[in-house]
Amino acid sequence: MSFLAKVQAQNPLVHNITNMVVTNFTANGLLALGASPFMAYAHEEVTDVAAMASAVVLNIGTLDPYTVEAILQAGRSANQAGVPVVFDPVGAGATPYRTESAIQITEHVQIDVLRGNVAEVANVIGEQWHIKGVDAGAGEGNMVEIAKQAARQLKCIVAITGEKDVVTDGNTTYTIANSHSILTRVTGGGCLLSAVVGAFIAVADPIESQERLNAVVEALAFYGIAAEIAYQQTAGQGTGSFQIEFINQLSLVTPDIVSTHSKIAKV
Ligand code: ATP
Ligand code: TZP
Ligand code: MG
Ligand code: MG
Repeated sequence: MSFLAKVQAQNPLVHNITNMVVTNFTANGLLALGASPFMAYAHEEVTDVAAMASAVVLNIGTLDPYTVEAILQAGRSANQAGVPVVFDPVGAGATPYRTESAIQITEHVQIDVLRGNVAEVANVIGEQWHIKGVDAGAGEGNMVEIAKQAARQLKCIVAITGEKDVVTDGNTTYTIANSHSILTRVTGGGCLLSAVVGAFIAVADPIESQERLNAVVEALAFYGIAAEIAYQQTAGQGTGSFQIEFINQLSLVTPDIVSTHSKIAKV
């Protein structure tokens, strides 16, 4: 059974501590594909919610000290309960506060999947890479090598996205060529992807070797295919229509469509 089919069958609870820009988009995207979103931030409850969830997705898009502390508490609780953790270090490298907070989170929480653009991932592991606000800037350097280095350093799966997507655990590496550049013109395209990765990893067997890596790869292919079909359905209508159709496609793309449309390569 594919991971998408398992998400649809199991309806995993995904605890999100995310940013105020993308909250509604993220909840609707997770609901569309068959997961159950739960946004909870209060220090009084984050440890309980993280421990009861099937995955925890942490995102520093509109961080402040209260949210960073909530992230640290939720992440540690998830670690203790054996719940997988996805981290999206939005804007790491853009300001010292973002970079320091992202590094602090990786030092106190064992991350299972780090998902970001190449500049964010590079900055989390102490490499210099120019970033413009929350969007990846131009940079020299090898995306695959940065991904592998980050995976080895943080002992986790790393998904670097952009024009090309790379997923690695430091040893085995895949590229995923599904997607459409119109996603760069919809805010939350990356944040929702991180939450979708949370839904897929929630249904992967943590013991079975390579299961989690395969789940992340399938999540990126599924997401990119939904974008490709949504673009075809709304070509010429603008980015607002695309955004709506993209949510539609997250609910309509089937495991069969994923297996026939995936453009996954091992590198
Ligand atoms: P950024 O802030 O740099 O845009 P992000 O957090 O939004 O980063 P992205 O790298 O944009 O994350 O990835 C989100 C989705 O958009 C992924 O599915 C990715 O494949 C897709 N994507 C991003 N850039 C492009 C592009 N130039 N062409 C095609 N797809 C893209
Ligand atoms: N500003 C702070 S967080 C945020 C913006 C615009 C959303 C970023 O979303 P994404 O998915 O990284 O494009
Ligand atoms: Mg983007
Ligand atoms: Mg982002």
